[in-house]
Amino acid sequence: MQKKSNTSRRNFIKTSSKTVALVALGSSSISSILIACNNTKIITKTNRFNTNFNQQPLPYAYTALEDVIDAKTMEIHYSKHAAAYSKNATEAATAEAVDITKPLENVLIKISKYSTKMRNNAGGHYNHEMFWKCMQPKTDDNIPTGSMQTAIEKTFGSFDAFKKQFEDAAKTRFGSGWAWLYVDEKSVLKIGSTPNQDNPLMDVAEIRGYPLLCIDVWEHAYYLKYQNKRADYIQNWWKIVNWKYVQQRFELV
Ligand code: MN3
Repeated sequence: MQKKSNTSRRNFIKTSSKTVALVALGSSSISSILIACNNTKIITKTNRFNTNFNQQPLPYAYTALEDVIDAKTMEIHYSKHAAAYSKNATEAATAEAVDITKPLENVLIKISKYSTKMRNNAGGHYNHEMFWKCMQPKTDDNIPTGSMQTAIEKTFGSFDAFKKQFEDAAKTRFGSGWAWLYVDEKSVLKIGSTPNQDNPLMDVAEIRGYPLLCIDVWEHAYYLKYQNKRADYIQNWWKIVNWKYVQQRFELV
């Protein structure tokens, strides 16, 4: 019954010219539905960045990011931690009758309907699949270009100001989690962080929207090389951000 009602409402919003007025009323439930609509639109628009339940090959060698992330960390992170999220998410999907031929994003945007095991592992799998692609071997003068550069400068004042805000989000996330650059339901660029393996696609997350860039700040992501110096890891990480990939995600929204 609930599902049917949400579907009707969503269809109404999709086709209604009153959408803007409804948002202006500040109803959080309407905002949530709009986020779900936007994300659904993104998911159905293209399969290019959709995620499935299987772990994809790492797009570079374990040694490729060596200046910033050592090979041992990459190997353990990819082949142990991330592999386990994929395996456990698939197990949860089987137990909870989820069609694993459909994109994982469909589960994430209504994660409140699933188990804690699904939340932790589907989130963990999605976040890591995205994280690997957000990185590339170190390049000189590694900055965003094109519309991503323009949007960052317009929203945050400058690339340096953006970096400072993103670093602060990553540094101040207490315990384990992620920092994100994402686009919110009003198509505004935002920076935020999530605990554990949550992400901005999830209907339970404090920050909601479509993620463009992420950094893993769990200790397993940096501890072998940086020990307790999370700030050094974050600052060094800018050298290996794959801005071309971030730009491609930005062009979807
Ligand atoms: Mn990790």
